[in-house]
This record gives sequence, structure tokens and C-alpha cells, in this order.
Amino acid sequence: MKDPKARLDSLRADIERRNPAQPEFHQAVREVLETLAPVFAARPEYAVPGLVERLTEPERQIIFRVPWQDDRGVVHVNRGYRVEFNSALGPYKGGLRFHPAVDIGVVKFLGFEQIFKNALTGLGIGGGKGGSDFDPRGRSDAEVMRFCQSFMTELHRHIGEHTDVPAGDIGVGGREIGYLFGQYRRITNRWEAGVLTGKGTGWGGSAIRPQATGYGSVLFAAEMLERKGAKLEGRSAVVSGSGNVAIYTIEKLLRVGANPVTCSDSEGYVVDDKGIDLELLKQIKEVERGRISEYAARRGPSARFVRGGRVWEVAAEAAFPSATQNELDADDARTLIRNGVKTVSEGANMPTTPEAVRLFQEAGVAFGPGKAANAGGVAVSALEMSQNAARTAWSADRVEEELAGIMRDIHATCHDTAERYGAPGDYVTGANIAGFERVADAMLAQGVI
Ligand code: NDP
Ligand code: 2IT
Repeated sequence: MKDPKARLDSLRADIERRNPAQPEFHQAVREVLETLAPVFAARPEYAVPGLVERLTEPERQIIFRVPWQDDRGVVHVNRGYRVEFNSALGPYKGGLRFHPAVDIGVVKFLGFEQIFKNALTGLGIGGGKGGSDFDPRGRSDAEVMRFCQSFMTELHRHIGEHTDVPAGDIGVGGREIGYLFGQYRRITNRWEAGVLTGKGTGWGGSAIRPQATGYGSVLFAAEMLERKGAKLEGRSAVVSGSGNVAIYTIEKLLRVGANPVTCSDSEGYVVDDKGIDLELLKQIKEVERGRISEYAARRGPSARFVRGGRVWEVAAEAAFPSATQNELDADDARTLIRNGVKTVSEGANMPTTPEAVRLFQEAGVAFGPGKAANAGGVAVSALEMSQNAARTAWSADRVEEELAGIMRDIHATCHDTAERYGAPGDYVTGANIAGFERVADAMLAQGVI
């Protein structure tokens, strides 16, 4: 057999050839394969032909038409996706993204990452992802409802509490999950609470699910710093994005006594010298569904809006990329390092480019990859599934305690796995290998399927 590195390189070339024009998927696969050579060298049972080939090929890919009418009666046609990537550890699990940039390559990158992330939670969930190129921006509630109903009219036949359990992601929050759940219930005539997560707490949702990703990302950063004898308390932080993950990252940073000074959207960023005013941010983004430029206009002299600017130019000791993929590149990493950043925790999926990751690691910055650092969201989704199965609802305190325990375990698993494979402090290698081992063990035990 060829040496593991050469074998992985040739596998990678094959995957790129068979999946043309999917750059985000290629990037996600490359980042994982690059770190697996040591595990193939140390554990020949994983080097069996076909294992990586199966892991990088989705079990099922569904693409469908989503027709809907806007408030003026004009018909629009969007494309819907669900990629059911791997069910070795449990039902497919992962969010739905509604954003104009969604295509099959983006959904596959997200579904691929989700396999390893979900494995790291230890909670018995497989990996999947879906969404649409529908742009919810500027659409009325009624338009969003009609879109969600049309989307679910096709999706319902592919999902189920024991099959595939979607949730939110960019452009999909509590409002959309409500409309999707309503249509699923109407079509199937079943009260099947566990078919979707991120539901309202009055009708089967888990406490703390909206907070879970952001809270978890801050907990992961705190764990990384603690290993270095440092704390988040008293430190300044830059956060990108102003959606679900960013808002609850800011909330948790304030709770642990750190000072978050920024947030952003696709038009620019806000920097607030007094620290972000969480209530004002929530009012503008969650209640009014507005833009963050309004935050600066309403906050007073401590805040300014930098149109078209990059949040990473603001000096801080901790950075939380929480918007979208490839939003933090090598130049941004150099700026952050020059300004003394100590830790980076990925709230978003794959927000840091591979070169930027390398720069952080070379500079000794504690870097938490998304599949570990943002796993709190899907972990609480799995807890929501448990509560639904038992027809019960846990208190917010209980869920928050469980979340903290899960994030501590994920951190320890990544940390210890990296050490075991001779890469101490490298959470990217630790997360990829630990996630891979769990999925690969289940796949090998279940035969060639
Ligand atoms: P939201 O839709 O709530 O917020 C998304 C935020 O990111 C908005 O501020 C949005 O700005 C910004 N954004 C989106 N696309 C772009 C872009 N192309 N360029 C610049 N800014 C952009 O989504 P979430 O907060 O839920 O998701 C954020 C990230 O976290 C995503 O990577 C998602 O995959 C990841 N994630 C989410 C989890 C969850 O539970 N929700 C769990 C784990 C990871 P604008 O309004 O201008 O588009
Ligand atoms: O990227 C993610 O982990 C999510 N969007 C959450 C998935 C989920 O099923 O809760």
C-alpha cells in the first residue's frame, strides 16, 4: 500500500475531479484529509480501501423546485436542497440555510463538517444539511410563510424523527421553524415533535437552544485559555455577524465579564468603545429585523458604523468569527496577530481560510475550529430530540449545565486527541481525528453500506 499521505493526496484529487465547481466542499474535505495522515499511519484498520471514499460521498442528495408567490402575486422559483451525508451514528442532523449564495457545493461542505461536529458531541446524531437560494431579506412574514410551506411540501417526504432532523442556520430561525413545522404537521397529520429542532419552547422546543451555539463558542474559548492559565474575563473581544450566533456570543461574553466591542453584517461593522449594548442589538436585530447601521445611529457617540469595513481591523484579545464561511483571511489573521489576539473561536462554519488558520497556529494563538467550537447548537438540538422523545421539558438551568458539560468534554477530547497524535495544542487536528475515529468505527462495524 502507498504511504498514507500519498494515498490521501490521490483520494483528494479524485474527489475534486468527481465534484467539479464545488470549491467550499473541496476546501472542507481538504482540511480534514490533511490532518488524517497520522491516524492512518498509527491505525491500519482505518486504511481499508473504500472508507474515505464512502465518507466523502453523501448517502443521498435531494434537489427540488420550490415555487411560491410573493405579496403581489408574482411567482418565484427557488431551488431546495437536503444532503443526507452520513447516518452511521444516528439520524441525519443539521440545519437549513436560506441565503442567495446557497448551492449544492455549499450544502455539501456544511453537511460534511456536520458529520464530524455531531460525532464530537457524543450524542448519537448523523450528519446532514439543507437549504435554499431563497433570500429572506426584505420579504414579509406572509412571503416567508408561503416559501416555507412550499419548501416543506417537498421536504416532508424525506425527513422524520428517526430519519433526518433539520434545524436552523443562516436565514432560518424560530419564525421559519414554526412555519416549517406547521406545514409538516398538516401534511403528515402527525404530532412528531422530534422532526425539527429549534422549535418554540411552548410547543416542543428546548430551553437555551437559541443561546446554545454562541454560549458554547465562548465556553470553548474559555477552556482553551484556561489550559494556558489565562481567562476571558476583562479581555476585549471582536465578534463578526449580528445574527443568532453573534448575539448569544456577545451575551455570554458580557456574562463572563469580557468586553465585546463589535458586531457586523454584510454591509459593514459597528465598533462600540463602551462595549456592545446587548438590549439595543437584540431590539434592532431580533424584534425589528433591521440592519446594524441603525445600532450606531441610535447608540450615541461611543459607537460608529464602518461601511464595507472588516471587523478584524479592531484590536482585541479574543476573536469570534460568527457570520459565514471564509470571512477571515490571511491578511485579517496578520492584523489580529499584530494586535495581540490570544484566542480565536469559530462560531460560524469554516469562517477562517486555511492560510489564516496556519498563521494563527504558528503564532501560538489558541484556535478553536468550528466543528468543535460551534457544536453547542447541534448538541442542544440533540437534547431537544431527547426531551421530545420523553415528552418532557427540562429547565433552562438543566440544559445550560448539560451544554457546559458537553463543551468541556468536546474540548478535552480534541485537546487529548491532538496530544495523542503528536500535535499538542492543535485543536484542528484533534477535532478532525476524534470525529473521524467515532464515525469510522461505526461505519466499519456496520459493513459496506
Ligand atoms: P443568522 O442568519 O442569524 O445571521 C447571519 C449573520 O451573518 C448576519 O449578520 C448576516 O448578515 C451575516 N452574513 C451572512 N452571510 C454573510 C456574507 N456572505 N457576508 C457577510 N456577512 C454575512 O445566522 P446564524 O447566526 O445562525 O449563523 C451564523 C454562522 O454560524 C453560519 O456560518 C452558520 O452556519 C453557523 N452556525 C449556526 C448555528 C446555529 O445554531 N444557528 C450552529 C452552528 C454554526 P446579513 O444579514 O447582512 O446577511
Ligand atoms: O451548523 C450547525 O451546527 C447548525 N446550524 C445547527 C444544526 C442543528 O441541527 O441544530
